[in-house]
Amino acid sequence: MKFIHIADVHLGVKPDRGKPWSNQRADEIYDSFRNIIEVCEEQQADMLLIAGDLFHMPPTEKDLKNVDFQFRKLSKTKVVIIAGNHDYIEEGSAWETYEFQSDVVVFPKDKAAKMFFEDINVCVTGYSYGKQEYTERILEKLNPGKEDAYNILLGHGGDKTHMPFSKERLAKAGFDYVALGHIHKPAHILKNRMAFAGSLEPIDYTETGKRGYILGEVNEEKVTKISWIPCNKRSYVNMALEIDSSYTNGDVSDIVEEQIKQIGVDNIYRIMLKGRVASELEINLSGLIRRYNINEVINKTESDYDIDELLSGNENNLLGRFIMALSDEDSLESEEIRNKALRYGVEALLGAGDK
Ligand SMILES: [Mn+2]
Repeated sequence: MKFIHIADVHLGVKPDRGKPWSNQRADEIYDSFRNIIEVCEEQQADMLLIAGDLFHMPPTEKDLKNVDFQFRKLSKTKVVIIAGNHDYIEEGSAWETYEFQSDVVVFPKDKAAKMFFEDINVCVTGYSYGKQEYTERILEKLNPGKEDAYNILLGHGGDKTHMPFSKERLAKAGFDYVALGHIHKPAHILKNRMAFAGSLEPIDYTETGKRGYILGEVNEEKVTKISWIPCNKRSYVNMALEIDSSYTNGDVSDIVEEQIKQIGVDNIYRIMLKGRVASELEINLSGLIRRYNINEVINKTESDYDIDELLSGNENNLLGRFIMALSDEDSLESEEIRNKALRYGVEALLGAGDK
């Protein structure tokens, strides 16, 4: 028996709203989902397990029609879906009224249900969300549905307000495989027995690193082997750059560009600048922002001042008096604190333009 386990596809989400790449990312998430259908066909998988949040919002009839159209391409794979906290099942909603043309099972809301697939001797236990939050420890209390069958638990949650559970207790429940969703970072929790597939594509800048799906193979002796396969179209990357006061704006821009080219021009970047910059230098990366996918530039650099030079030109004003007060070596404060206060104060006074 072969299965594919995915979760947290979030179809319909518009990542990085307002950014030039936002629409394309929304399309790419659909593309990645379509790619999973192709993988199921290539692998001739018996099951596609979808562990919640296939959609970003509770789906409309049109949304379900779209995925149904994709599922109909599957010649062998049965699709088993639970609803998560984002695409929870509302009373009388499309989830409940839509009739799938393809071989799909959607678990009912607000109760544990068991589905037995006789031809492959697999029993899936699952629990669909009927609302956004469950603080009860629901998943831990579920049991395998059929002795002698291969028992799968399909669950969504893992934090305080979304069906919290302890890994140990879930591991003891006796399922052959626990297919989890909700936590977007993929995690292989119990070797070959329990895993979060993670989101199929990263949804926002907090989701750095690769994303993908799980391929599981079960042999005649019911021994499972799972592998996680990355397939995301692009990644969010946090890039940190340490600057010193010899750098010009051109230098900073060149170094950042060089790194972007090395890591990949399709990725979406957050650039953090640290260190000391020459006092008159204003860093402006607008050229790069136009050419690459740069979500944000966080400038944490500090200006480099020549305190003696500043003092000699400002002896009779507030800035000069401030520098003198904090340069007093007989002060009770430690040198480190005085230097810090000096730097912050000088920057504030110069920045305010009021000396
Ligand atoms: Mn979720």
